[in-house]
Amino acid sequence: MLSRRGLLTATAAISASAVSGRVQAASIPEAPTMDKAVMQPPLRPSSGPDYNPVVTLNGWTLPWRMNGDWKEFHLVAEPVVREFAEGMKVHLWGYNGQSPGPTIEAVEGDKLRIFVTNKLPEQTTIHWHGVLLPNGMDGVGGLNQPHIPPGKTFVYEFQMKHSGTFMYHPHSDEMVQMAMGMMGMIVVHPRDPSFRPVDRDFVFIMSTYLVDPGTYLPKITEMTDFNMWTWNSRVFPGIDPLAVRLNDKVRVRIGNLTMTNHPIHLHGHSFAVSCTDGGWVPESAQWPETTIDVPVGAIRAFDVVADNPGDWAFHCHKSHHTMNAMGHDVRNLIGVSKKDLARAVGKLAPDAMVMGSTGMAMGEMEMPMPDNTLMMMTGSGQFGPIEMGGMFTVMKIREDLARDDYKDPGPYKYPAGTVSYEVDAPSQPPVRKDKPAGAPKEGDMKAMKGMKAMKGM
Ligand SMILES: [Cu+2]
Repeated sequence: MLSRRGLLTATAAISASAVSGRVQAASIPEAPTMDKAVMQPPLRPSSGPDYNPVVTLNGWTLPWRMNGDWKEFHLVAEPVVREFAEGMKVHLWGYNGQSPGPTIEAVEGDKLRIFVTNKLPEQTTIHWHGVLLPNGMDGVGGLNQPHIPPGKTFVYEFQMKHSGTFMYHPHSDEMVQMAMGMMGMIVVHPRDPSFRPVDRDFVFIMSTYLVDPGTYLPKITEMTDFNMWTWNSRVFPGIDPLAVRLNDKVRVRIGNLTMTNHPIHLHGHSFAVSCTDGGWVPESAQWPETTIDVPVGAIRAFDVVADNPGDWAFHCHKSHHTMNAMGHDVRNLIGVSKKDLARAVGKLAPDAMVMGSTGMAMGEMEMPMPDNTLMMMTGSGQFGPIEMGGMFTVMKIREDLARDDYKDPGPYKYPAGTVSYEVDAPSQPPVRKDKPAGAPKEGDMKAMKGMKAMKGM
């Protein structure tokens, strides 16, 4: 007996030999599926205009087939299991085996036919965010089209009139379906390959979830207090690094379907926004940045010349967004003597750990955790713990990468004498040459005596 997949493949093979250029609604292309959460190699174009394909962090590009002059894709909306990082899997809704869905890649002027099969337990639609298209293809359920019932397949047909960066997501029970992870990116390359070309092109979408430690489902009604801040439904240390060759021109395209803005910061470089979901920013209108705010429901792409070798932190600058779940409710105990507290807590809960009296850095310390969650601060580098989570990864700029090599090149080998180092000056008070302006007078000093004793000076 033919499996569904086998049947689809057979159908695809028959129709490929029978392309007439006419709509063949009965012939639905295969819906490829992805079982991995690591970056898949870029899909180089085998026909049509040449372009430098994007790579999707922890994701993939949806293969298509040509049918006459139509580029045909098949998205399947379905429940998926997504690994956020090693040790945590979340039950989401997505497309073709993963959340977010695969990146849809096309060229300006392409005619797209996108089949959408609904394998969810409820109705859905797809809205093509930012794409300028006929109203009946815009995907707002009830307004532009009937909702797609479970088990049914609808077709969207439109021409990509503009190049740029766009998104797709449901416009049907939107709050639930987006909170469950249904979204993906669309990249449309300029027809003219000499228009703003780059050597490396990365894309990802930001989404947030509240997944209580020890559980597997996001709380879909949450509006503000999320504990998993993700790039492509992954958190540090599970987010792919951006491997880049020294002096490459790099484009990073970022979509935001969370409930808040994210100021995205890259260390060691200055750059500018080149493109939004509204189109290309003229070069004369760009200004230099090291942090780019990505508003809700928007896309920002920035272009950067990677002229500074090393391992450069790349992250959201809201510090709570570079945190994972466990430990979010910890009180501020900085300055509190924890000896007595630890003794008291130890009587009540022998496994508990009183933390935070000097800060929250925990080094390599392990603490007992519920199943299926991630430490608030984790990950390690060549010099020790990195103490990050959430929306954090590393741009790794190296001299010796091949053109299509996006593999993690490992830790940066620092040239001798280029790393910050400890000086041999044990516990000496800092030498201050001049009395600073407004320094305390003799009388004040007496009053401060007690405080000095307290500080042990
Ligand atoms: Cu953020």
